[in-house]
Amino acid sequence: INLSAILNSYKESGRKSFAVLLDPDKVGQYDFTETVSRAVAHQADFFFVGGSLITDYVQHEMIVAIRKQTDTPVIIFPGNSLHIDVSADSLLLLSLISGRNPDLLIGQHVIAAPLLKRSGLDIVSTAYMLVDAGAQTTVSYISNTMPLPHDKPGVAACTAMAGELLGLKLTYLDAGSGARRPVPATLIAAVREAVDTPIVVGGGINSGEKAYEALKAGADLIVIGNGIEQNPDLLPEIAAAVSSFNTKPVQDFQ
Ligand code: 1GP
Repeated sequence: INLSAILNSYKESGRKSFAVLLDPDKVGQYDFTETVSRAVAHQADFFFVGGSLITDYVQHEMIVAIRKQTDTPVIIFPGNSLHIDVSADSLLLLSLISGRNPDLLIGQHVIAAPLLKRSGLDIVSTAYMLVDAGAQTTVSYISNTMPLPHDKPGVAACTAMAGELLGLKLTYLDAGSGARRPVPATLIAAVREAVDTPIVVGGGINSGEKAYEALKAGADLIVIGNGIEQNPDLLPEIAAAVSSFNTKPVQDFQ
């Protein structure tokens, strides 16, 4: 697949989408097969697989298991270059542009580049921006970076513009998994004004209302992880929030 082309065409036609993030480390904590089939039933557009820290090496088995159940694209959302797996469809090549840790801006990318070049994976360069979530999340600790202030939309807008000018194809605003507060609507709206790339928003979206707010503010794709693990009833709420924006039928671009 070509994830960037899919998201750009969705954006042009005003279609919103959602991804279910499956964390390989939490696979023992919920019914994985059931979660995948419920996500498919509620028409999740993508599966994201990954996390900042993976301690149980079941990521590959997870991808294979998703593939057995559905054709829904599987996108790797890597924490580092150990998380590359050629059995997925796409990989978000994240450059953590909200931070000033050279290893996550370019260092890991140099190490991964030869493998990625011959992997056959659809590689999507992504301007990855962490936004302060009110408390430290795993990603802010592991990345050793300071997140963007949640109440400074102008700083977020300039950061996103820089990412776009550097040629990054997606803009991803993340409050971090399990964030106490999601990325504020004002900040999403400022970034929406600033860039033409598709915008991905995730972290702490644990209700249909929060999903709706993020989409209304300008998110094209929202990512839901923790919330679904903790509350199976969240999926229909998210699906309803997304489909409330998708009233006109659009051409499928896969
Ligand atoms: C985190 O954007 C993802 O990187 C999803 O976060 O697990 O809080 O939904 P949640």
